[in-house]
Amino acid sequence: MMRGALIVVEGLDRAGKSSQCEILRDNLQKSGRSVKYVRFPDRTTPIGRLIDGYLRGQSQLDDHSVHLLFSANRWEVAQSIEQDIANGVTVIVDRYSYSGAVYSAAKANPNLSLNWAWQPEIGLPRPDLCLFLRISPDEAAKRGGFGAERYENETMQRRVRELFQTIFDLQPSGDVHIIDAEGSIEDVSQGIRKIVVNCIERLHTIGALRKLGPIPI
Ligand code: Z5A
Ligand code: MG
Repeated sequence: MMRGALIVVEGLDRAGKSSQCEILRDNLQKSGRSVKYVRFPDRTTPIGRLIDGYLRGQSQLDDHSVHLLFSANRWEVAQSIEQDIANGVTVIVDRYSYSGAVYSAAKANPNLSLNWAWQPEIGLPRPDLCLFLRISPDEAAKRGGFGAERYENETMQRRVRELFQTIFDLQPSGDVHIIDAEGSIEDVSQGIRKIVVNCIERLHTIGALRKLGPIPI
């Protein structure tokens, strides 16, 4: 039996990640594939509930502590993702280690570098494909103003945008595809579908599911 693919969708606030993950899941299911949709942070677990309280501003946590919680929130499901993939299920992931490293490193904390932030991600399942939904600040603003959660402000989003570029430049070539996410939901989803189907069809050239490695900073 062919293994499933690990497909990650990344992007800034309101880029349309969750909308596109759901459409992709439905499309792949309609074409007869087994698919699961996972999102991070997963706010339903005990660790996820701590993260949720922090993002809503209901609790204060040290930058390093909350960073490690976000990472632990991925580690707590890493084994089940690997198991699903081994069983032929394609797993679509809404935000992953790239958001993890970038949002923490974007804080004005000189002791929290991108390199430090990446360390706890090393060893997690490595995506077969990471789609980065690119959107300009103007287009994002049209999709609704900033919400009330932490990080939903202009300074933070600008730093995050720059750091996404930095971290993607450091990934092995072929792992990341940039998608223009400013078109209609339908147009964007068609582009995504083509790239994902191509990745699934070429999985045999990748071989076994790989693990995230260090970044060459
Ligand atoms: N974070 C972190 O710090 N560390 C970590 O390790 C992780 C995350 C994993 C919450 O994430 C915060 O956690 C986030 C990063 C940080 N902080 N910020 N900013 P989240 O994923 O739970 O946040 P979210 O609120 O679910 O996602 P989002 O980024 O705000 O939205 P989205 O999923 O990209 O977009 P959407 O919900 O699909 O669409 C937004 C709206 O736009 C909606 O009304 C859609 O109908 C509309 N939309 C979508 N696509 C289109 C197109 N193509 N045209 C027009 N309108 C569209
Ligand atoms: Mg979302």
